[in-house]
Amino acid sequence: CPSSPKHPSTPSEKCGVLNVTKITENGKKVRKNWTSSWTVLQGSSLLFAKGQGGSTSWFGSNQSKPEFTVDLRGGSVDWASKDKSSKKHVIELKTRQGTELLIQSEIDSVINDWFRALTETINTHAWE
Ligand code: I3S
Repeated sequence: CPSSPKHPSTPSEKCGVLNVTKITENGKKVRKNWTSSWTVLQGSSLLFAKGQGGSTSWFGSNQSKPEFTVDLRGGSVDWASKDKSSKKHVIELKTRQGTELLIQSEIDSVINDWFRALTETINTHAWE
């Protein structure tokens, strides 16, 4: 993965394209809006950039900013139950701040890797 402009010397742990939607924001239910996002895991932060379509260039350019960042510390990750989405391979990510996201990929191995990485990150940073 390319490194971020903020931490040019720190390579990100994981990056790739995922389908993402918020379902809750600050504890309030919001309407689903699935989008393909360039997703980067770095330290205890998960960054999403909408509409990058898999481009690896956004971190290298000054103009493009991540759409949103999620603090994984104190959050939880699990496979989403069937009632959360009709899609397959869906991860449900809850933050301590009361944001819930669904993260999905059609590719089995891709979503399994993300599940592992997110679980590891949450466990590693649990007591910060
Ligand atoms: O949980 P829902 O409401 O069945 O989610 C679906 C909707 O958000 C739908 O959009 P609109 O009903 O707002 O037009 C999306 O197109 C679907 O993808 C959502 O369901 P899935 O099961 O794909 O998460």
